[in-house]
Amino acid sequence: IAQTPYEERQSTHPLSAYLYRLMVVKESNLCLSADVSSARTLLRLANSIGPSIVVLKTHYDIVSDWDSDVETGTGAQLAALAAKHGFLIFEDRKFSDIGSTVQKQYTDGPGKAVEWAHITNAHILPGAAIVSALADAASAWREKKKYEVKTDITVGTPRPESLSEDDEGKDDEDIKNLKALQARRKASIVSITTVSQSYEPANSPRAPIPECEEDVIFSKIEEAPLDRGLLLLAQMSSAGNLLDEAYAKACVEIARNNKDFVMGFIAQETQNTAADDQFITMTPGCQLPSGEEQRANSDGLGQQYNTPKKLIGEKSVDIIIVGRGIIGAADPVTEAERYRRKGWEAYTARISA
Ligand code: UP6
Repeated sequence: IAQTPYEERQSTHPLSAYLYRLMVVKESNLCLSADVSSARTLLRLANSIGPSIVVLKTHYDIVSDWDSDVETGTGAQLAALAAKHGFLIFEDRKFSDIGSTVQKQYTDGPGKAVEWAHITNAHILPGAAIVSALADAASAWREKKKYEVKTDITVGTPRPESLSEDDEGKDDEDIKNLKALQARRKASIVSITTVSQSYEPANSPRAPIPECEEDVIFSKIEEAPLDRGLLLLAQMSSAGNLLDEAYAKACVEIARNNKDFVMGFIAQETQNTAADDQFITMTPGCQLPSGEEQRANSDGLGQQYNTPKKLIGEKSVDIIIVGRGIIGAADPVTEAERYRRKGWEAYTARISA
């Protein structure tokens, strides 16, 4: 499977299938870890680096002015940017409590990540019920959401002009689906305009969006499915962590039993060991040497770094997660492009090896 191009992967999870399409269209296996403490900085990073990434990873609980409003808050604004640029949002919540508690943490409180994050993650330390509890919460949310989308379209949305009068009365499934798609697209474009107006400071020039026409992405990529996905933490990047081999194996077993919700793992190497494993691996602890000087491979606080080439080429991971390597650079937009290129080169070398 490490040699299989993304477009040929047989994924059982709708979000993984969508993610592979994004990766191919954007030639990117880069996830930005946007660990910043202000909502405005977070949104600006998402908007300026959006063209280079396929996943934006958040820690909503380090954003000191996180706005929890489901319709207009920080999560909703991120979701609009995700639709604009074509990336998935991954809230790195690392759930680790009993089922009943994680359900509430996922759907309620200030975060309400289920509303805006396509993906979240969990430790399996409390046992397999953490996965089924989060899965139940996600599917309850999806059912509610499906109903909302339907009512919005039948009740309030104006008829899209591009449908001809001849279609009037022909209420067959295709036309209904097309109407729904056009209406949803229109709605998301409207919300994007509102978002950029609301967080761009009045006098500063808009950050340039390199090589990206939002229409180009729109024309190649449909909207993300309403499904939610989970990653299990099988391995960590930090020195001395207690996630040993047996723990990672247990994690994979739980994932195999929950394939409709678990997309894959946070791990330092691919966890696909059985012939029909199709899990995605996303890997934090990634930095490139900067310029001539090799950057330290640790941050002094236990973090350990590897290069994109090693992680993608040798460890067969799918997505590299980069935080300070990008946001700590003098020009994060250019640096993100450098990581995107390096990551994609390592992937193309791997599949042609
Ligand atoms: N993260 C790790 N290692 C793990 C799991 N998660 O670093 O095993 C997360 C951190 C941080 C990001 O919580 O958000 O990935 C890494 O950021 P960095 O690139 O700035 O080190």
